[in-house]
Amino acid sequence: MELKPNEKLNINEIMKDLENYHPRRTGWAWRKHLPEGTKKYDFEYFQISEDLKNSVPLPSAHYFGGIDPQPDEVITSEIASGRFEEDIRRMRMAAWHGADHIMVIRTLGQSHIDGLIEGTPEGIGGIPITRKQLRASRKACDIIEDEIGRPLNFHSYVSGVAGPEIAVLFAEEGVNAAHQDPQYNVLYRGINPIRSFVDAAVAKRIMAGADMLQIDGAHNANASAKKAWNVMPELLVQHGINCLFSVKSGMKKGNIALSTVPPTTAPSPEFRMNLVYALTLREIFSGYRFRAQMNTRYIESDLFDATRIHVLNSALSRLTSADIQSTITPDEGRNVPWHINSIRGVETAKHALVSMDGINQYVKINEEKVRPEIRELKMRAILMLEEMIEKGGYFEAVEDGMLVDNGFYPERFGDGIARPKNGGIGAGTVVPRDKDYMAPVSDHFGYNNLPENIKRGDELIGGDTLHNHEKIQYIDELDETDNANKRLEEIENYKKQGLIKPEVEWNYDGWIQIDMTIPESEDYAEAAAIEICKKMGLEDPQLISKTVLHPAEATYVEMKGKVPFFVKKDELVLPKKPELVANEVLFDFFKNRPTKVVAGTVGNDEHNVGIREILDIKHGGIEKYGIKYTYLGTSVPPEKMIDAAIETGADAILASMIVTHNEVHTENMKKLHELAIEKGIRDKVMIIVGGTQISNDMALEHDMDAGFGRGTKGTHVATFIYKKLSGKL
Ligand code: Z97
Repeated sequence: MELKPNEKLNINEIMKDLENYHPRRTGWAWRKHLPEGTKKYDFEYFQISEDLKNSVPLPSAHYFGGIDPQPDEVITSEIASGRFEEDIRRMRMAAWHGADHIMVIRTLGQSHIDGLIEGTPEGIGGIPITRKQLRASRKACDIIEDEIGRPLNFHSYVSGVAGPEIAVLFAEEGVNAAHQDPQYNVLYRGINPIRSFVDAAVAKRIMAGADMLQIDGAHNANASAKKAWNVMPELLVQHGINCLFSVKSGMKKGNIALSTVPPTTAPSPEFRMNLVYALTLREIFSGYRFRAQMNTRYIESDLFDATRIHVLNSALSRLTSADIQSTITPDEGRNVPWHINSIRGVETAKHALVSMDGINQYVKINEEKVRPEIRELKMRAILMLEEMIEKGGYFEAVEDGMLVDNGFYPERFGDGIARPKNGGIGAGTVVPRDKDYMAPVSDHFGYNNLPENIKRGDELIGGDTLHNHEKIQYIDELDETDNANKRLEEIENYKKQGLIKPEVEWNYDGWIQIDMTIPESEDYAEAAAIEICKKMGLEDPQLISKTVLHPAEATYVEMKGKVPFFVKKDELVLPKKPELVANEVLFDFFKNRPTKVVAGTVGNDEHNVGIREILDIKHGGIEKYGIKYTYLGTSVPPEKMIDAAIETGADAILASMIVTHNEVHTENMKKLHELAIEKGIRDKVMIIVGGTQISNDMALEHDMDAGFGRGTKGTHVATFIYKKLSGKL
């Protein structure tokens, strides 16, 4: 199956024959870095990777030959529509913008589900993980990879008491990366600590077998603590525990990514605190990978706030290092995954990373200043580890509430998360393996009493599901009503009728966002905004975010609401596109064909701002393209315009005029045309008129060559002159 850039992805086609589909590759893929000094357009780059075959470049790319340099770091996009068939479309959009790590997040907390589920049920703010949904998503990734020309890493989570089963499922279905950290189960999901670590060892061993990349869970301490800047020593400890535990479970260092999140944000003096923390982390954990993510603890539902935090996080990545740059949007605060914001997140990361390309070769960290602070952080972390060991180990430390305490260790606030070693979900379920225990499986952790000549347990059964895909049991839908086919039927029906509706979360959901500034205090502004949306006919209007411009003067409000109607595609009148010529063509043409114009306001007209904007280089007037102009001023009589055109050998006359009731403008056009004939230059000089109320039709009616009205820019006039001079009209 091949995708065509101008065609929608056919999800029904992807879901066909899924029972026989197997992922074509497993394991994580990094970007292919280009050598330092690689040139693109006019520029040299230090930290970029191979181009995409198809992409959407940054908004300003058309000024730079349309280049779309891809940073060396992998860029993550989090997608969480709650319907996997919609996630797939979003993956394609994110991939075109530069994401190659697609996290399908699941805010419904799958770690509460104690086993595997099947089919394609709908989730809330994320999807429950099932084989069918994983397989279809990976198949879509395989196809999108071909379209963009770069591997896509598909990511999910290995947690909960079904962690090892999920890891097997992921390995079978070609999932390329996952969050896995036993501390997550212990601290945030109330699962028995011993069970969590045993499960994690098994899961990690399986993930290692499939060459998956792992992201740890330290950021959750950061996101849970009230004073996240105080948990810095603990974050180092948490990373340490998971890193070493992963290595001991069979993972290679290069596949273990620390989930590094800056502990604080403004209005604290964010950057220097985060910088010292980032430097400390990179020193301690050299050889491991770094997944940088902006701080989500303090994100409000304000898009600009999120963007600022994101840019600063990317700056930190460039000044230190990072292998993966995550992108987060304020969507959680907006209650609906606003897909456009995921795309903006990817654009923000791409822009920030490319803009700071090679910056660390120009800027050096002041070692004298940072060293004592790095040392202090390390000492606090080591002290914490020592106390944990003294207590008897990790389990005892957790029992004592040492973790996620809001004190700056060794200070303790006494508000840590305490979990009993022998309590929690799944307590007492870990039993020692019998002496004759034997599991005929491949990626196996721990004691396995295999016969002597057998290296891999699954040899005994002709391969297990990790190596022999034919053995995988594929179950299609389990629920007759809650499944992707049913949901797609409705969408297909709308599509067939050529109906259009806006979307945010999924096709045809009708959500739109609308913003307004209300000259009232916060509470009145919110109430007024809801009322306004209702009067506009929007259903279910809700506030997304507000910014107080002044407590009494005004409040800026962002709202969301549902559009209750469709528009019909075949009834739409498409806007006429102005036929513009590329800047390069214009530059080239006027360079080789020197062109002059005379210009001014004609008759008794003192308005000259418009014509001067059309002429001057400053805002992109015709001068920019190399056209020379003689400006004659205001209230220029037609005779003077014609004489000046003869004197200067102009190719065109640009006459600006206002439209008057007593038809002075038509008189002036007539005069210009007739005088030019009289003096024998009409066939050599084009006469172009302009003004806010002038239209092209009006100008042509009065024997002018062209007329330009409101909204005209230099490029429109230059394009016309170019076309006329090059015989293209
Ligand atoms: C990130 N923006 O990219 P459940 N295990 C670990 C986790 O951190 C998580 C889960 C499992 C964030 C989004 C939030 N973290 C991820 C170590 C979730 C998943 O199975 O849904 O309960 O948790 O890091």
